[in-house]
Amino acid sequence: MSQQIAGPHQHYIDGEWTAGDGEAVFESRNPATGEVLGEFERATDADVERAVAAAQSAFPEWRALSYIDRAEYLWEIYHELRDRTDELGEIVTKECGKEISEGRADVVEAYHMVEWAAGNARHPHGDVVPSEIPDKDAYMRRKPRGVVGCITPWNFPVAIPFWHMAVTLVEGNTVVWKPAEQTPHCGQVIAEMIEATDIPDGVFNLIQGYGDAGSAIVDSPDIDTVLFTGSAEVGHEIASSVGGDTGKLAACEMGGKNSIVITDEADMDVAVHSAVMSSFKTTGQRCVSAERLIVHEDRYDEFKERFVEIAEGVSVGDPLEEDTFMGPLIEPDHREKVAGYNDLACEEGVEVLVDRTDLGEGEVPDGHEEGIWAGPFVYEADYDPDRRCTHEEVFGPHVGLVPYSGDVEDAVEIHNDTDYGLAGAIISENYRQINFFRDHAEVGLAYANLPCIGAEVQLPFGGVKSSGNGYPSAREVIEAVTERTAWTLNNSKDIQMAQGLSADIMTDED
Ligand code: UN1
Repeated sequence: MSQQIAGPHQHYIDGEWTAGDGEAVFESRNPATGEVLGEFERATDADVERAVAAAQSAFPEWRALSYIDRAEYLWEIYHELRDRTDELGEIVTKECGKEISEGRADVVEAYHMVEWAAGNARHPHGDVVPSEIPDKDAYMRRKPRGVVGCITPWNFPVAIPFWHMAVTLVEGNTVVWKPAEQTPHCGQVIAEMIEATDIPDGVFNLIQGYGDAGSAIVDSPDIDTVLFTGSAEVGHEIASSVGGDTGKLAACEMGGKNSIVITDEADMDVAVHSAVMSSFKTTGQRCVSAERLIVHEDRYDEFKERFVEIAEGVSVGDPLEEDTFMGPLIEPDHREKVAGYNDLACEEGVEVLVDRTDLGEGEVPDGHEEGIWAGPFVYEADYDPDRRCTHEEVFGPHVGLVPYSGDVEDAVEIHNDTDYGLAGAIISENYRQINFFRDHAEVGLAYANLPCIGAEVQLPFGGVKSSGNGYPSAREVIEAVTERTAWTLNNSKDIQMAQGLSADIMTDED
């Protein structure tokens, strides 16, 4: 399978590697070295149309299989992902720059999702529901929605595609998938893996390309559900364009301006460890990464000293080395955005505590001069509802320390003062504070005495407020890719109605 890639590689449509309509190609680059990994054809609207048509014609036969037969294809993928975790983890690291343990964890998360979806094929898929009428049997049944368009981000280039596609396929839908333009090689490898299962032609289709191909998927009248994980900007566009189309559903999961609350009753070792993991793992490029640390004033100095010391020393470098903590950012434009927010923080009058935006002399590893490097940027600032850098998502190793006074209610008020609501954590030894956070923090993923990253696939994954709608991720995706039928069967020869409704038919003679 494609360890060595050159290309230009094609789209996978209707069971064939297919040349696209257009001339344009694009490159995949290793963000740690700048090296070109390979070339890919860039899809046009016509290519997307062909893929959607293939998915549509494959649907009737695919949905007619049993759940268990559909899941058999997924079990093959599960074993492949498991057996090749190290190899695939390295591909992930080379293409998106996450350090190698994260590259492998991406693949592990993918096979966990596949395992969940395939295992779920043998689990109950509806409910037996009581009726007011003893002679009626009522059930909730699920049906596949049809053709599902999956648009996935670069930062989890193996796990998130399977968040979208594993349950979707087992439920009997067919798929048109567009991976992020930054990670087409991971897309290619996944498509080759799915091809090797001999899944029926057209059930799974891969389109390589940019946002215009994503829009063509979203706009296609033959797409029944759009699953999107990515930026808030694009997600909101998709949600509003699909919102006007009653036959179609969109489940979108976007970013966050996630926080950790460290209370007066925090265990400081747990606080510092959780904060460092949440802010700097994946070089701050998880949608669940923490960019605000809200710390009680009585513990502030102690926390700040320890956090700053680690932020100054945390290793940034070659992501293939086991002792690297942070790899590069994904691409030059993104580095510009992160550096722009670091500058904005200064303009907004914060106190800068650590600024490793430009790595120091000797920090860039040999042979990695063309990498997209930026280290931690840490500042402190009193809470100010008008400050942009503590409200807008940066998606990088940019983090603000915000002291608070009073009780946990005051911290949660600051915590909730953002348009986003994806992930958050509280560090405290006091269960009342923990429970207050659990009940009042406006987030879809909440943690206590843990980092706010690292969710497991068997939990729902998604946000509230501007962070998303409809859970395109992990187990809860089932809601977006199935329709429910409320099915009622009468076992009697008499028609009897619920709610005391008369079933008598009156005529003039009565
Ligand atoms: C993302 O942040 O973009 O919870 C996905 C986590 C991972 C998934 C993160 N399981 O950190």
